Amino acid sequence: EDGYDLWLRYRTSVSSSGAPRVSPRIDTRSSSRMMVAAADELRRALAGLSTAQVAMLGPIVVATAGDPDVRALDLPLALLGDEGYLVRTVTLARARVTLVTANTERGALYGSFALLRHLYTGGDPRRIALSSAPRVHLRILDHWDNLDGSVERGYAGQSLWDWWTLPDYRDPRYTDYARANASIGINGVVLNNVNASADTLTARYIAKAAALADIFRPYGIKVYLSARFSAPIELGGLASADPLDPRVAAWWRAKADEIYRAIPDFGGFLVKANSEGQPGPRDYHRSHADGANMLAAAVRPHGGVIMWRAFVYADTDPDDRAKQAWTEFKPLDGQFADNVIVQVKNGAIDFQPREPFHPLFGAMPRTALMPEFQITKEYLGQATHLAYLGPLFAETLRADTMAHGSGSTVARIIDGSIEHHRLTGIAGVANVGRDRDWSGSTFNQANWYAFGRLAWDPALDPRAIAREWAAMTFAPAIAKRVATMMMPSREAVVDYMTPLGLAHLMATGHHYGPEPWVSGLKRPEWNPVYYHRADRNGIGFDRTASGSNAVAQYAPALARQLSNPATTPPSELLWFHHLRWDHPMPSGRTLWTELVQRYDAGVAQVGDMRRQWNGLRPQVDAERWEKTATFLDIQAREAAWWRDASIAYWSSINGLPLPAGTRPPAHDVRWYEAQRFPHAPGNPQ
Ligand code: BDP
Repeated sequence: EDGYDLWLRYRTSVSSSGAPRVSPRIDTRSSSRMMVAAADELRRALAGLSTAQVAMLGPIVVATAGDPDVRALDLPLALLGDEGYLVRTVTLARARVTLVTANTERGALYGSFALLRHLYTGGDPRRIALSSAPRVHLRILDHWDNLDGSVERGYAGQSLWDWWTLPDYRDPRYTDYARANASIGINGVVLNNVNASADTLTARYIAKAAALADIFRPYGIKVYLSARFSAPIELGGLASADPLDPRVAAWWRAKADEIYRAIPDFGGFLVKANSEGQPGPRDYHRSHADGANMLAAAVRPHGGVIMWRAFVYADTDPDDRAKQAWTEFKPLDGQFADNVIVQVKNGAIDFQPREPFHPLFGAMPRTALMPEFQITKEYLGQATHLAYLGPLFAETLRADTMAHGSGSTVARIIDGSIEHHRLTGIAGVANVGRDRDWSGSTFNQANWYAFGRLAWDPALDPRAIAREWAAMTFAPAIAKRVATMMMPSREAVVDYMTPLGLAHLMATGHHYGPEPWVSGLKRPEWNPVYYHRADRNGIGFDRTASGSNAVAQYAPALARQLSNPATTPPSELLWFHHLRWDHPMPSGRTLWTELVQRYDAGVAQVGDMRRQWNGLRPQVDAERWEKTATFLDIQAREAAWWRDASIAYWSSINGLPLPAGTRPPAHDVRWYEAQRFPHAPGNPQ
């Protein structure tokens, strides 16, 4: 097994064949493309069950609320909305059947996948009672795919989209991709990189996007495009892209009309503006709201939305990069059109192994906000390191903003339950590419899976998600053990890369290995030394009132907590405070000793995962076991490299002896500094 089948492999153990045994009775009561897709999936999946299990299930009826049989059962469908589902063992015409129902076909499709999840995680086929509705409307994968086939920060091969042969050739893989997304409730896909080429919006590429939209439609997935703000200049020959210039607005309206003619259910645009060199409204002294609203007006007649990113990264807040987004966006609260949703990274800087939640959550009550997570592990060991991101996603979603009293978690802000926004969403930067296993490793598939499940319901438990994924990806019998191995993996990465709230210490460009010593890059905030501020006396970024005062961007009650090292969680300590090396930690150790201990804990955890994986060898197929084992070996070596390089560097700065009993780094800091990795994956070209 090469991992192509993802969590949709539909076998109950490693050895079961998945070959058809019995033909279950499936009655979808509609021959729409969506219901045909649901029936195909059920048929494919049930072939992996035993004859006895299929018999226990009875016939499967997939029908929407309007069906007379469903109406007669008087089921509680009202609260399911237009995407929720209900799956139940019921009696129809005196026969026991498994009924999959919903208000819409989309709900019924999700219900079909929920039924399969139930069966392939070891659920009882005889008594089924499942019901769920998504808490968030837009559940989106952002592809950072370029038209030349490369993927920015992609570590799983070339782009899935073969732009050159589209729209003619419809690779069957596009359908498998859509199945995988639908199975976890993802209902939108941004096809191209936020660092967008204007060519995406030409007629030729619109036709290609339309072909993908057509393939995805039966799976409930809408297509979106990243729009380059200066496209009216590049494609339209206009002299400016000023959002308040009527010719510019007219160009975008015409462009939107053209897109909607080709893709009637087009989702809308995603925009990165005035960030990292991208054009935007500020080039014309207009605000982000001016830019977003102009585009919103263009897609509004067609029901489209604008996802406008708050990842701005310019020179507005030279004293602290972490403050920039809040500084620029907070004053715009209430100014965005109601079909604009502002897309905010989970943390204030950039997808680090750990960041405190972004201060914009809770700070813009009159603006719809959607969090953006990075599923591709740009800063967490890329394809090779095993880091299950469920706990990272959940940590942000569960974080209490305290913006509307305690309990105003990020999840409750973004799902609309506190601020009552109609438009809600979550985005994840995709980790899929053309590798056979889609994500560069089997365990990276779990991050795609967990993202989808948490987007559907941000309250889900990441451990339960890991078990679900492991049951379907490997076998129910080992799901618990696999999940146990996965759960501490992200914290291990935090520990061996950036413990105690440190951030952004990775190599310039490719972001793979450690380079905490880098200090010579042009802009101060490109340099790791800007983030850790270590010197002879101490380490950490003072974001309290005596420093950048970034804490003041949080709700007052939280800001007070974060202003005091004693009430700041140790995991975020050096994000908010600059402390002496001998600062006493709650553990009784000094900061220096604790820091070294964290690096060691991270390395030890990887060794532990490696041992656990050894124990699972008999229950996992050889191909996936071997690749994972080799990747864990790479991770073990590189965790030690991160630890050694970091400790060597810190001790060269603080001049302190290593805490008693510590293994000294393999080399001195100069050796680590001299290493070069010019062809590391993800090195910008
Ligand atoms: C950073 C990536 C860069 C992206 C940028 C973004 O290094 O490649 O373009 O984020 O989110 O994490 O726009």
